[in-house]
Amino acid sequence: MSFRAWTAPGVRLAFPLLLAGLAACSEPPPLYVDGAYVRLNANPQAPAAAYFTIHGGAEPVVLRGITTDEAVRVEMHESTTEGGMAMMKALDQVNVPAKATVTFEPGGKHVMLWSVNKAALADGKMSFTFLFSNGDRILVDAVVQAPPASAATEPANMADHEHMDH
Ligand SMILES: [Cu+2]
Repeated sequence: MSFRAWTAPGVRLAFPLLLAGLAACSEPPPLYVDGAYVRLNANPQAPAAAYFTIHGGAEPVVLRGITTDEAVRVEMHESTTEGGMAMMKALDQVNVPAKATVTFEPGGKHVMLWSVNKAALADGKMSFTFLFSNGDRILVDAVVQAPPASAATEPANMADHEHMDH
């Protein structure tokens, strides 16, 4: 009965068409990293540790390394318990299966950081670059957390980290 009544159905139609178009072009799930944080050591002379979760994409990849301009030395480690003894070993690379998550967390895989620079501490964040075997270089910001209130929350880890320093 009016111009308005005639155009309204057309406007409604536009949305389903647009969404269908986006879905058809959508990429496979991407490789990404989230939940990154740095935990400072209760002993300021000892290294800090970084934790995060890697979300695998459509294809399996290998994490070849992690770099930052804000620490003197960066290494990937894994904490394990062998014969009741807490130990740490260095990891050259970490496999990230397709569509799986790989978590770096206290008591497991972690990134050890020596001599985090004071500007990063003052900012409360650090920037990392993750290097993957498929050529992806993913930039990740991590929140810098204060050390645990009591070293007793993680006795094995803390003792290990301090040993590594000497
Ligand atoms: Cu370590």
